[in-house]
Amino acid sequence: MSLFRRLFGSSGSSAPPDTRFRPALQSLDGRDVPSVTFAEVSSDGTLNIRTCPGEDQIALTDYGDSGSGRGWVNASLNGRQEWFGGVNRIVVNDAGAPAGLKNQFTYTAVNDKPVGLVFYQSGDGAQAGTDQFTANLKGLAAGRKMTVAALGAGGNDTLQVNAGGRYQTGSGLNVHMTGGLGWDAVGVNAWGGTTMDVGSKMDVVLAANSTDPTIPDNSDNNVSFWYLGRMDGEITFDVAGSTRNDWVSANLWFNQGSRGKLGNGTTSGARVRGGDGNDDMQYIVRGSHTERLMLFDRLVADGGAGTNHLTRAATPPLDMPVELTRTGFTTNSTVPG
Ligand SMILES: [Ca+2]
Ligand SMILES: [Ca+2]
Ligand SMILES: [Ca+2]
Repeated sequence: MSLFRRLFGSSGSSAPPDTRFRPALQSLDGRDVPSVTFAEVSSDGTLNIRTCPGEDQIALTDYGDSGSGRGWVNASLNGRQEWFGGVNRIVVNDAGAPAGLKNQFTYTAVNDKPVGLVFYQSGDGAQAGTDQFTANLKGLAAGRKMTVAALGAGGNDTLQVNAGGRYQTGSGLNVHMTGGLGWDAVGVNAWGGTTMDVGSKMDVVLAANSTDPTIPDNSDNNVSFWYLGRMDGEITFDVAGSTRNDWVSANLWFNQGSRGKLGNGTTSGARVRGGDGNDDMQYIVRGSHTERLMLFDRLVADGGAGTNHLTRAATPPLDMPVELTRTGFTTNSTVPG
């Protein structure tokens, strides 16, 4: 079952092929492999973008909606500008690129009323093209839900969500990204400029590829979740490496006065995992929580097999009721709490 279908039910990949897609651009620019981009908004508000094999540069700017649930998106499709109206979801199926070629996809939300879904799927498969996926967020207005999902597939990929802005009451951000085969950097950066209000939720699920020992990968993946700011909502995360050597980090710094919750009581609700291989990992929680207002509900760092190193805060926040559960680490170090 595809990730898309698991995440979003039957509304996406089960739809029949839309033969109305029209070619938006054919730009050769002397490249060896031409690429054609198809883009159209379907009746359900999904902006579908598909490419042919080869390099693509796609930049989308989401101007949000004014309460209608559907808004305007400006697209730069390999240099050609086009506007799309009535958009509430964005689905990009990139056909991938051979080794040595690069796809660049950038999504930028102008305000806190973005589409409900940004989904990017590379078709690199066994090919080794490089994918660069970047999503720049500006927070979420009250009650808004948003999912950002990206699959890098083969090749050395950089998948990054910059989760800035204010996440208001009742909002929910889900990020689900997997690098796939190859050397991958997969990260959520909410470091500074991010605020979570009471009643907001953020769920971050990141993986280099898979921690299933039967699935091979390349070494030196970097998977990271960083948060710095006031946090009165709820954060859950599961950040995982691969079967080879990885860097895996959660670095969370909650401003003084924060009264949010980290984890959900399960072993995977606030976890870093190395998987097989020799992994260099961080699980750092910092902040001045002398008021004991936050709730830390089961924090887990699991190095897996191999020779693994864990860096953590020398002094956990005072309101952390239990020490971080650590398994699989042969060496440890600390940074100032
Ligand atoms: Ca990859
Ligand atoms: Ca690993
Ligand atoms: Ca390991």
